[in-house]
Amino acid sequence: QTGSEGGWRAANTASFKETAEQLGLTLKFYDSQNDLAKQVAGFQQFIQDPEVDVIVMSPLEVTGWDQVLKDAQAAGKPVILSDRRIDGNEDKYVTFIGADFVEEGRKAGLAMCELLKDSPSKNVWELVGNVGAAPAIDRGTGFRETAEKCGITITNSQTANWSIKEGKEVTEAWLKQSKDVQGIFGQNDEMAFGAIEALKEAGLVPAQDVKLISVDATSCAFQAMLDGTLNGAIECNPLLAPQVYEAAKAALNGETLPKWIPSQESEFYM
Ligand code: GYE
Repeated sequence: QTGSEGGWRAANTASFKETAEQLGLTLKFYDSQNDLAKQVAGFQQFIQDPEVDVIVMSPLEVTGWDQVLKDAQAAGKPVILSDRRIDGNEDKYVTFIGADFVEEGRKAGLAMCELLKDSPSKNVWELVGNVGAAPAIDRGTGFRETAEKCGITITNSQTANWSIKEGKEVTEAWLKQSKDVQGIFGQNDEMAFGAIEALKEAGLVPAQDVKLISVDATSCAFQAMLDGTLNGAIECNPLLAPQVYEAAKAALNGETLPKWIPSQESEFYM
């Protein structure tokens, strides 16, 4: 697993632990503490472990996997990517089970266009996740595809590493330079929550003076929408374990699977 960076990750980890118990599977869990080198080391540990039959990974970043995937293949251990995709290497993993992050970005852009449709200015700031991570890369791509079509200008974009703390720090720094912002796109809920705190402390009313859209739709996002501080949340489904374990069983039975099994999700508004 990547680490324990927020609500989405907690739900994702719980899904794997609870479903393993329900299915009577032995789950060996390695927390990479959001450190790519640690995640590679954990992967290698599972390749060496004679008790491990299948390796499931939520890759912190899209690159850095060539060697360990070769080693896993040589060891005859099927690999399943969960949650996040990687670049290339399609012949070295069974399947990727996760969301279409580009589509999530497109949905966020369309939502922001709708929120700003009567606004003469359409300056939007983007809080980006870990810059090497598939959700950060792809949500940024998708957001630009739709937001820029309705006249939105992204006047600030910077990593806040998925966290409330950094989301607040980055937004505070931007607000010191200018308050000419009509929308903020948080690539996950936690960074949007940080922006909400910064807006309040700067005397701006979140979801009114500045519209906010985030991705994940964790329970805290629903609370923020109920509080009237978040305009909308694009769902990213963390409950992937049932699909992943099914794919693991199929892989061990020698079945061929599609290289991508998209997870199912929707969107929710205040
Ligand atoms: O959006 C974010 C977490 O990989 C989809 O990772 C996941 C992302 C999610 O840190 O909250």
